[in-house]
Amino acid sequence: MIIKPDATARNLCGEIIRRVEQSGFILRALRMAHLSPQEARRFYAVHEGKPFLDALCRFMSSGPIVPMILEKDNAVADLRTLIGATDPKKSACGTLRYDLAVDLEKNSVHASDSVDNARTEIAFFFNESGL
Ligand code: FUP
Repeated sequence: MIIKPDATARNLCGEIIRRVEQSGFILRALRMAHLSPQEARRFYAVHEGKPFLDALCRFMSSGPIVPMILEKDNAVADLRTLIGATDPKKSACGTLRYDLAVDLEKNSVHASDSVDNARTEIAFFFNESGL
């Protein structure tokens, strides 16, 4: 999972991590990073060609982010349930994005959408020892 710049700017890291831990996830690694637009584009390579990619990369490099490694049975599906739909206007009441996100772009958190993508995304931010 990644806490996005809109959430770090509003001092929501503690609130987000509290909700994640309370939902049974174990925090295995955590850091703060500030991506360049080029690094953000590399992270979002799957969205190459999409009309929102430039704006998304500008936003994701606009301030600090907090990537983390979370562990839980069924982690991918359970985390996506906890955070809610990509667009906070469409997310279920009580989800993290419903409660905290600003809009479709500034939606406060990223969660890997498959175990394979989680592996790739973890390797992007953390080395083998988790640092
Ligand atoms: P999610 O898996 O919920 O993070 O959403 P996607 O992978 O589909 O999209 C990645 C990010 O692109 C979203 F978090 C927000 C942004 N986005 C837009 O800004 N506009 C869109 O129309 C779709 C996604």
